[in-house]
Amino acid sequence: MALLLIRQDGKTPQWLNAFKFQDTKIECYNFNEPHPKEKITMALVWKQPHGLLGQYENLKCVASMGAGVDFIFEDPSFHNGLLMTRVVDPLLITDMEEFVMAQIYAHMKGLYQYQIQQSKSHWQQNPYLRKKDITLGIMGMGVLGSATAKALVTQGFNVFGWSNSKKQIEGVTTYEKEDLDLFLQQTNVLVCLLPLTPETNGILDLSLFSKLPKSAFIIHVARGPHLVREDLIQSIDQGHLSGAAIDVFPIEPLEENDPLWVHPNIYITPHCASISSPESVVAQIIVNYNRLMSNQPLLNQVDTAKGY
Ligand code: NDP
Ligand code: OXD
Repeated sequence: MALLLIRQDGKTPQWLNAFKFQDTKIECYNFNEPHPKEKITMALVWKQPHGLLGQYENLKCVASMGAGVDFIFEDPSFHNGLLMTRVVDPLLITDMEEFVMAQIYAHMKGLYQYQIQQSKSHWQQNPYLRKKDITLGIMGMGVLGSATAKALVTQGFNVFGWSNSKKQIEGVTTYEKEDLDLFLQQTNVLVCLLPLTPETNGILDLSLFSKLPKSAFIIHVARGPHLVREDLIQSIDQGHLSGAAIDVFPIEPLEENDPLWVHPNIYITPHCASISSPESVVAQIIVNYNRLMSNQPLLNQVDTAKGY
């Protein structure tokens, strides 16, 4: 049995080192170096080239290097005979909480506007918001959404949450699927933390934006295809939304000449809200590799029927 790492952005050595440091017994290979294909039983992947998984006849499990698994479902060589796992990791959670909080405070205090003013050497005090003015709505109350909601309640924010099934979280007003409109009507800062599935693809559109109160702000940290960008630009340009902080895009990196870069009310970050740390995540991959070898149930297994 052996583990194959498949990712193409130059970060594979960091992951291989983390394995070497924590458990030298597992045979780990980089997919673009020579390796014994018949030995591969588990693939640890991030945006793998489509079709590649089909070359491994003894493959049993595909493990995402992150929390999201949309890119695995999109690969035609993934099939239902394979198990799928994802990352649930304390660092990934606190990193997301902190990123969302940072965006909320930047919005409240108008910090992005001051950056623009600085670029023009323009000294001007602007009005700002206080916590009492903010009603935060989190779409997707899973591992990351629920933890972020709890962290925001601790900071004294008024928090709403929306998910497929209703949640019970102290201090958070929660809504289930059917109550989307009710949730949106009360939300003036909307955080998207949904998984990307056929149902959630394109969910951040004109119709949804129109149900938010005037001047609402969007913090999108989930996946690029959730957002219909033309609808976002229209809602901002027509003055319905006050702006958006966007961390994820359908094609990453965002192209250099993309007009989103220069929109004065859209604030771009390079998919950095919360980045899997190999040093932290590899431990759970090792546990799952050993569980797979001994036919035990896996940790953080994805329900492939549900799609997340
Ligand atoms: P989870 O699977 O734990 O949570 C998903 C949540 O979304 C659940 O509450 C689920 O409801 C809800 N949901 C799913 N489909 C629907 C729907 N159709 N309507 C309403 N609610 C729905 O995921 P995580 O919290 O771990 O991660 C969320 C996403 O965040 C990831 O899939 C990934 O895309 C993104 N992400 C982005 C990062 C970044 O750096 N920008 C970093 C890490 C993750 P229920 O609970 O009822 O099942
Ligand atoms: C993830 C991500 O899914 O980084 O973990 O987006």
